[in-house]
Amino acid sequence: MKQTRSATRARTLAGRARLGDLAEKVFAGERLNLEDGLRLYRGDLHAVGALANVVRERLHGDLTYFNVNQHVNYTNICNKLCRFCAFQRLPGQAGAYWMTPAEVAAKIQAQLAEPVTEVHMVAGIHPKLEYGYYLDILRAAKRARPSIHIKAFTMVELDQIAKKAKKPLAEVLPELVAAGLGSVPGGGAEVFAERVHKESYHLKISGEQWLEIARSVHQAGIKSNCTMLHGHIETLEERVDHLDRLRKLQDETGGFQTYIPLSFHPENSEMADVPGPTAVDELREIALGRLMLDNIPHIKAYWILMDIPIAQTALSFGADDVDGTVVEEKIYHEAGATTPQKVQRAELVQWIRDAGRVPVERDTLYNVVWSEDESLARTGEHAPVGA
Ligand code: V47
Repeated sequence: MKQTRSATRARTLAGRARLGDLAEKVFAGERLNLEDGLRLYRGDLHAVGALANVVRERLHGDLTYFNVNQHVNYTNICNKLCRFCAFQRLPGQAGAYWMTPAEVAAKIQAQLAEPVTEVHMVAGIHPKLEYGYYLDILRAAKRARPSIHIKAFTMVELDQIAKKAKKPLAEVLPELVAAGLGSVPGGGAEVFAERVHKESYHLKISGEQWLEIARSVHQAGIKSNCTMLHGHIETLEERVDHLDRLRKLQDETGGFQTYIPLSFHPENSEMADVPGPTAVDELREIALGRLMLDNIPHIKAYWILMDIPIAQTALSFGADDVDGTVVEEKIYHEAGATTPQKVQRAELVQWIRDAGRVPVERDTLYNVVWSEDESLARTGEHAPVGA
């Protein structure tokens, strides 16, 4: 009934916004092309959001996923000099740090009283860290909490790790998995267009290289996420092209679990003069992701960067995931984020309920840990835990 109401509303709004033909494509489950994507970027936000909500409810009903996780940014030392980044420090610069494997383990041990299922480990590209270091931090994290799933190393870090190993990535990946790697996060993709790469992050791997590394990751049987950094100097055409390239790779490998639009936070970066996206832009980006990426199961409204009320609203604009408890976040807080560093599990549950959706605690690979929906709760591999 709710889904029928959502569909009727979407059809009406799309008709008024002259997006009726796109609405029919969405209802028929037909793939949207690049031109359609541009019309959605330019079209009425409510109509676009309502269409994305139809797809979200078709795939997931009211279910909304979250996890109990912690972030560990093992170094902020980086030699890529990306203009959008406020987190990076050069070696020797004030505030530069890197964590020993024992320090990484201590971060994980500090959360042993919490029901954490995932550690998300990403960092800068520190030119001096050797291959063995990356294996050691994985092993240290696993020793500290053997049940933990390690989601670590963006495609950019994997490129560096393979260079340090002096081996092809296809040989390195199984060694990382043997040391504890479970899956790969979606960062570092930025915007694939060469023009943007050249102007803002030319020392980093190119868009094509990012996609090639993601292909190798998926071929090694490892799931990953994917992202787009929006709201800096990219055009709408470049955004649609980025989504299309992700969709093509997903057709080939099926390895992406979740797409996360990352809204640019300008503070303390070299691009501090760029205003950055508004809440309206963020909601549209969620909706575009849901409508264009018809082959990626989940769309994440990452509450750390969107803020809680916008993430809650995004749950009716195409998103079905809000990320997790986080514990300690540095990348966005260095760049002006005013959200808390962490939330309690019970708060996440309540935000989702308050948004009119049904909370589902997942692990990194979307196995159900706990849900209010009894049929789902029974399939979980862990005992249900109270909210
Ligand atoms: O790679 C850096 C971006 C990424 C800024 O896979 C910035 O579940 C905006 O990828 N403004 C790291 N964005 C974060 C990331 C991520 C986060 C949460 C969940 C997952 C996941 C992945 O953040 C970087 C870069 O693309 N970034 N600086 C900035 N000032």
